[in-house]
Amino acid sequence: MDSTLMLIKPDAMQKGALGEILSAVQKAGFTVRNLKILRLRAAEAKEFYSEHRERPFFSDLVEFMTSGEIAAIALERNDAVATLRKLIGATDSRLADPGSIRARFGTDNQRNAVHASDSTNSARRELAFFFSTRELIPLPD
Ligand code: 3AN
Repeated sequence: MDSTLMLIKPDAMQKGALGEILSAVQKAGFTVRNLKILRLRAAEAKEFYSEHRERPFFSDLVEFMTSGEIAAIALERNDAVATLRKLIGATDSRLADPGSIRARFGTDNQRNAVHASDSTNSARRELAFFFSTRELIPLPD
């Protein structure tokens, strides 16, 4: 089993898509280990997306990600990172596979409904960004 982080972004939260997105990931075999709803401060969004700080869309991305509540969700499954990336679809929602979460709930390449960690290293860093160790200890059987 390995873990990954999903974020439901402000556009999808505003649409009330939290439940449908959770249902889609659970149907795909993921276990929800933890979930919190919060609003990022600008400094936090900049830190979370620091690898993109030189990209032209960085300030728009920070503005969007701080524009409303998000949900941070810790997910567990075999091959969690690759499986979730496939389930969410391509970055640009207009190009994402039909039926993928971004095709269903996103709009374009910024308002794309969800984030998912892109590697196990990113997953480790991103899970620690939102959750304490105590919040991620394995649940008893
Ligand atoms: P992904 O989220 O699919 O891994 P990244 O890591 O390339 O995509 O981009 C991180 C985030 O930056 C995206 N989820 C999206 O919100 C935003 N983004 C990416 N490319 C663009 C773009 N060309 N214009 C505006 N926002 C973008």
